[in-house]
Amino acid sequence: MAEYKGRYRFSFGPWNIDQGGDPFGPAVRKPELLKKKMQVARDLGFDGMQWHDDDVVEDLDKKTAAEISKTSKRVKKMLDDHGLEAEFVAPRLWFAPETVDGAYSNPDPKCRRYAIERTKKCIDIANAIGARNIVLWLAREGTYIRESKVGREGVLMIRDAINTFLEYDPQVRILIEPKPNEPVDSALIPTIGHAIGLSYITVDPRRVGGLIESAHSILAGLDPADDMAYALAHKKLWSVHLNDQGGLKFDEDKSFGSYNLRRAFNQVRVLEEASYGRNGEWVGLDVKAMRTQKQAVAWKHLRNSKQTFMDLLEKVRTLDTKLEAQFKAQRDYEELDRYIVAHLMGVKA
Ligand code: XUL
Ligand code: MN
Repeated sequence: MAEYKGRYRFSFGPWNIDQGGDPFGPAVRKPELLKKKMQVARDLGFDGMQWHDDDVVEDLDKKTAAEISKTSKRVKKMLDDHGLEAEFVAPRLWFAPETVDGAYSNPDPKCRRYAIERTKKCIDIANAIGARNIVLWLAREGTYIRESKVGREGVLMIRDAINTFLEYDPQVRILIEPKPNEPVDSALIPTIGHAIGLSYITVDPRRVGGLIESAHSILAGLDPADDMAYALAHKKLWSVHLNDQGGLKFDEDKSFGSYNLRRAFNQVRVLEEASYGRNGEWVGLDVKAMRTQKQAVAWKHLRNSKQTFMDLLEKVRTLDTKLEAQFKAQRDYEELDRYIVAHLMGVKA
């Protein structure tokens, strides 16, 4: 299969330089200005940034259309000044009181309307900052107890909402970012298989695809590289959130490759072998600094994740695929296993 020999383009979101608060303790770092975050992106060789709608326009629910447009233009100018592009905008549909019991699948029609209007604002912001992609992390579309919702109805409500957006903007592309749980116990669209299935029942499946986050696949008990391969087979891997995760815990957003290097290697490999990036896809890094990290160095997780990706890319490109093919032909997977481990460690097999 042809490999994409172009340059990978990396992005992250303002939330990836955070204050280190968690459910058990307060912030331990001061907030950084957007300008500073853009400077970090530039200094570390990133080409773009990802956004939540209210990262661009704070207090979005209280803003008029004119205010939204003015602030978005200001952020677009900042991006231009830093030589950065906007990859996507995602509506924050899990914070407002209207979204306590879900957004598009909320049982209350007033709340569903809020979620739809909020997403239309998000699309307007995306257009204003030059992004065509809208990412839907369907945070609260699910249940805490099974009996509280009718799953079939919920899925169709999400489909209807997506149809509304596809019709609202004929250029927009919707990227579903599945996650099996957290904050809900059980999500309606828990995996990329569900997301892609849902895309096919919308009015324009060609404009609905997926964003796979490594940690989310792992939380679903799946291998991120296999999830990516599945989406690639459908031509629906339109972005990734690379990171790492230590098993079935809370969503850790660890640095890429920090927990399981071989799993990270296989993600880079599957992307490289499918020429990921050729159609403008980005490598997003949805990673968090450890809470222990001090203010002045709370960007190293981004540097490290990007560097680990590049180092693993080198491992992918220097893999002896002829030798690998021999092991496969002989069905000697033990030998292949050792060869991969040795290759990753840089020692003789
Ligand atoms: C949540 C998550 C989000 C999305 C964007 O787990 O990953 O940051 O990536 O809304
Ligand atoms: Mn993510």
